[in-house]
Amino acid sequence: QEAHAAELERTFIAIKPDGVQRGLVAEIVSRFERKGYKLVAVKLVIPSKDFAEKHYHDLKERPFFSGLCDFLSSGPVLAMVWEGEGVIKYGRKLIGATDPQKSEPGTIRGDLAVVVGRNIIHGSDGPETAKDEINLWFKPEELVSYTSNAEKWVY
Ligand code: FUP
Repeated sequence: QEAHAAELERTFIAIKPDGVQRGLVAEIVSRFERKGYKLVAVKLVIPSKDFAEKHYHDLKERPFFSGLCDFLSSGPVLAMVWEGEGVIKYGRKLIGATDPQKSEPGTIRGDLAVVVGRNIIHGSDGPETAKDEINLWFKPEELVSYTSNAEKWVY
């Protein structure tokens, strides 16, 4: 198989305070790992409201914006960067629809959440937002460069 020296696609994934408080970290991380994606950065942080507003700036006109930002800053968030072919789009597929009532069983939100305001996980919705969100949450030196043993079997 061809070597994957070229930089693979990356996305920003965050387990929101409800997911952390409910003890779903291992369950969620495991789904990305088992798929074959590679973890390149992770940290647990309680974002300030100001930071949450930056993260969700695209939604500032929406009526739920303030409540959403209060929620994101209400407790620890597990911020991550995952890497792999198609990870932005397929990561969203693993996560499921925004409203857990509409998420398919088998998806993270479909299996583990009930209401839209407590949908346990965030994932970047495209290449531009992925880049912006990774830059907002992580310093470049926090992204770890390493060879995973699994890679030569995944690709
Ligand atoms: P998603 O990309 O699936 O997280 O969805 P959006 O970016 O549209 O929304 C971001 C977050 O806003 C959702 F995860 C939950 C919250 N939200 C609401 O609380 N009410 C809504 O009607 C829509 C979204």
